[in-house]
Amino acid sequence: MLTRIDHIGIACFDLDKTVEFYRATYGFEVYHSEINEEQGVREAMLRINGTSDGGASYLQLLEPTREDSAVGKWLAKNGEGVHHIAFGTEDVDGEAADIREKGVRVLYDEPRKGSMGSRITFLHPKDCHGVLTELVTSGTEH
Ligand code: CMX
Ligand code: CO
Repeated sequence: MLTRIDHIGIACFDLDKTVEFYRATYGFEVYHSEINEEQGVREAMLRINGTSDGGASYLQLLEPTREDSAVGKWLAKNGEGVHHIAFGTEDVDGEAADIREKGVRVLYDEPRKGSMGSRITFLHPKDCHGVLTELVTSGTEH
């Protein structure tokens, strides 16, 4: 079961300036930041609220670390904006297998490493009415 919105991924050119915008405008603080070399992003997670299943909801601000990364390519084409949505689940492996059986392309054979020790996979946006969709099982660091 997909039980919550884990995060909204937002692509930006300058992570520090974008973090400052969210702090100054809404009062959101950085809960966690990291570089994920595999995904080619420098990212900041802004925690919006906690939920009873032990997960929480975040904004994930993403700055590319290289031009040929998913976010780098997307920014060059579209400019800044909402890049993906992520649904939280206790069982990313099972959800990915079920959704693959429905004919939606799941991009990874096995979930990969996401923010804060989470395990993530993605569904192809062309199979999801134009929305790049991520599935996440939280790690222990949330
Ligand atoms: N949302 C909606 N559509 C998107 C998209 C997005 N974020 N990214 C690409 N597309 C569309 C493109 O517009 C393009 O459509 P057209 O053919 O109509 O022009 C099509 O998908 C192919 O796009 P592309 O620019 O040629 O890019 P690729 O096929 O090389 O890559 C994708 C697309 C989805 C496979 C790639 O972005 C990917 O693997 N994404 C998953 C990983 C990721 O996004 N990591 C960063 C976030 C990390 C995190 O959340 O932790
Ligand atoms: Co994400």
